[in-house]
Amino acid sequence: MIDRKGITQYVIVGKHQQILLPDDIQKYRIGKGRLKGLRLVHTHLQNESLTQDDLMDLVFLRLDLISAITVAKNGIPDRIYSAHLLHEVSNNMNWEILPPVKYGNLNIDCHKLILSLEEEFAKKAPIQKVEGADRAILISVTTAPKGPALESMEELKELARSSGTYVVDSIVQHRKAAPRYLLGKGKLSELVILALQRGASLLIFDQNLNPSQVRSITDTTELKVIDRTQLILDIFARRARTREGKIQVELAQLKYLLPRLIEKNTAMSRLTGGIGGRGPGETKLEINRRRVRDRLRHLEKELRTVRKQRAQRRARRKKQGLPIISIIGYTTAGKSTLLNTLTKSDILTENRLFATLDPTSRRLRFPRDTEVIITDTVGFIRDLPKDLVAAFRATLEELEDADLLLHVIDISNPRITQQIESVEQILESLRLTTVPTLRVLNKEDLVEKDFAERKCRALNAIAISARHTKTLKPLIEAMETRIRHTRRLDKATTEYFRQDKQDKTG
Ligand SMILES: Nc1nc2c(ncn2[C@@H]2O[C@H](COP(=O)(O)OP(=O)(O)OP(=O)(O)O)[C@@H](O)[C@H]2O)c(=O)[nH]1
Ligand SMILES: [Mg+2]
Repeated sequence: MIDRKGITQYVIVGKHQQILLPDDIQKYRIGKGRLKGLRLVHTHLQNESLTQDDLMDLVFLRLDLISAITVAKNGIPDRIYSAHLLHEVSNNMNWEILPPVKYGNLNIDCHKLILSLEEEFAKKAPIQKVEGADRAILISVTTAPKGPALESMEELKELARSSGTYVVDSIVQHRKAAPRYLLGKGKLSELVILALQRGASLLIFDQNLNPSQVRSITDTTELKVIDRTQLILDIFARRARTREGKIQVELAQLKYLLPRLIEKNTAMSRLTGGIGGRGPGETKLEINRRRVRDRLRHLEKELRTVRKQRAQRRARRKKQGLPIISIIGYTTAGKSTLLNTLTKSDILTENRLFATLDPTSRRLRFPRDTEVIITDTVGFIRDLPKDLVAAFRATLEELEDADLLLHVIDISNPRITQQIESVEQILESLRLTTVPTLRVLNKEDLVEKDFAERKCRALNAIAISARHTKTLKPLIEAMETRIRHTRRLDKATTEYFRQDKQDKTG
């Protein structure tokens, strides 16, 4: 392997069918839109030209150039076959194979060729600088019908945007997920070229990947690979503010990470000629795992302490006896905006998914003088990662104390039906379906009046615009009526049981 200065960096001895490339060629990091900085010159003992595997290595390693030297009968070098990547697909191929030349007649200015290639790649994708943002390609491999697949992709884009990632392209592949790479190897190679053209360093999959898929795709493409769950975890990690929130997110992240810790930096891990080989490295892996487990134990202990404090707070609140209204709903439905408008507060609201992670409570006095506590909660999402639900269980369990849940729904969102379903599923899994719930259709200002009215009837809901106080009157009245009603019922039940007890003891 020869670097840009023409210096031989690696001499590798292998078998006639395959060679094992050292892992530390990874240190030849691929910059944005840049090639590897290494060209691979190897021998073909049979008199054959570049093979499909050679070309795949060219693509997946983004080599500057790949050459094969064949051997003549008398054992001296014969012909040289070379190929390089192309910034544009021509004849359905991402590479150009140069005409073979006799050894000794080689007359390519490699350096100049490589530089001009890189220039072409750079020209094709002028890379706008996005401060600190990863540039990502989003991929979905699915057998779902077109509509839902695209909608899911839209949500993934939103998630990516919320995590501060810059999306350069998105691809939906309609096929059954292949076990190893999810996509076929050919498609994967196109993806690598696309990443090169667009200067992307990150692949985000809409489907959840199992640990060995992450490993195969990462190893093969040398791009960072994450899935939807990891993206959500990442957003949560950026958003957590309180001690408890941070512990919960880190717990979820580590639990997710543990089975995915793989032996990295083994001496030799890449096998050219296809099949990936795995070297030693267990020791390193074990150390990492142990460290993660220790950290998990530590966090769990800390969480227990924080939870005790939370339980005390909860008990105090109960003793105060004020009714509690909890605002729940899909992320960006407008929960925090509603709390702000109702209580004239200014907690963070943002046009991003998961703006709120840590619950906030405020007091609210209704016109007829009922006083309540109103709380804002973390937003829900379809397929909320189970480690996250587990980590946030304590926070979410507080919803049990609520006298009324306000389910805020974004009426302007095209995925409204799925969003309602997702929220209701999560409520079910948290066993919260017995708490009285009021459906609130928010952002009515963004849809036609007719549509809002029809939806209200169909869903037995109240339409509002959380940004506009004027629109909240019917909602406030409904909340107050409901609260008075449940409280009266509560009182009646307490009274009934008191009487019952007295009757029995008396
Ligand atoms: N047009 C319009 N936009 C609204 C309305 N209510 C909220 N929004 C906007 O919707 C976005 C999300 O609002 P948030 O209140 O942060 O939503 P949330 O439900 O708290 O979201 P998470 O905390 O991420 O779960 C913000 O950009 C709000 O300004 C509304 O009635 N009309
Ligand atoms: Mg919020």
